Amino acid sequence: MCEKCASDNFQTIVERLGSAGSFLVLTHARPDGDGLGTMAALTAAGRAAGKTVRMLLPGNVPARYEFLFTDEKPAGTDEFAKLADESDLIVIVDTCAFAQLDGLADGLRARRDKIIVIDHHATADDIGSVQWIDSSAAAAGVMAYEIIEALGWSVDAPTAEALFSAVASDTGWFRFSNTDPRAMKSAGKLIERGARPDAIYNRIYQSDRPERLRLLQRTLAGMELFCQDRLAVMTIRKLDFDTTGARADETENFVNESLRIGTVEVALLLVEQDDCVRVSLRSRSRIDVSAIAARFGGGGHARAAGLRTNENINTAKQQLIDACTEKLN
Ligand SMILES: [Mn+2]
Repeated sequence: MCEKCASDNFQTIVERLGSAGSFLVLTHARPDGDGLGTMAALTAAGRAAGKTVRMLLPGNVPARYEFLFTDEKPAGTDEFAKLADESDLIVIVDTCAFAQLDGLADGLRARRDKIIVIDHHATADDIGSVQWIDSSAAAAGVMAYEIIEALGWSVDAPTAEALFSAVASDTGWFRFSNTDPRAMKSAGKLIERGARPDAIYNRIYQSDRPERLRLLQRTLAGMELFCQDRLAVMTIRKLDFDTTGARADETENFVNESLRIGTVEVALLLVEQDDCVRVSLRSRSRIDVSAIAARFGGGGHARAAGLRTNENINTAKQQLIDACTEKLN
């Protein structure tokens, strides 16, 4: 997106949110801290500004992010048509891909005029009448905070906490290559407004169930290295969930563990689900994993991407090892 178009879209979104009496916020399926934190923050800030705001999520809130929704849980997709029609605007955050909005594509297509998108992923569908897509932003939370500031909406401590959770989780707690002055400035201002990094870290990353650690243990034990130890592959099968009692939403960040090994350039995690295999891809610095993911119908960022496939897990694994080997050689 050109700089001028981006700033025009930013301005249009600010104006449309400012004049809306009500809006519905939604984020992607299998939501992460950025999507959820941004959704919770826009909801709280919009309500404080006198708007009627509802939230909707394809799927459930993972346990580690439940603290963001103590007052109210997001509605499910069965309520989409009703809530969408009651709202002046539909605000989609942290995705611009129909493939990530399970079960909502048709309903969204029919309501394109009232949809605005706030996202930082490079791969974008034509979902909304206005789309502010800034792939240089570390998190959708950074963008949402800039919108909230431009609107002059107040940010109380829980809102600051939600936005901080978004920025901190999408930057791997300010360790990933997307960590930049813009993200750090947002974080600094959010701490001034009452976000407590230590308390948030404890709630997100030090509140695991023993089952999650048992699953991590099994996953690490099964890790394989290829391409002179530059490619790390981990797989989680249904049997691993059954044996440990861990849930599918407890595998977040497992993919990053193999990057502790100094030689690993690309890390893969394949997770067998009931209806498909989900794959997470990470790259240390050189390989564009979003290009690899795109070959299998997925997408994301150069350093972090994902895809879903209906192939058997063994077939998918071999296909991905081949695709990564090609890039690494
Ligand atoms: Mn994000």
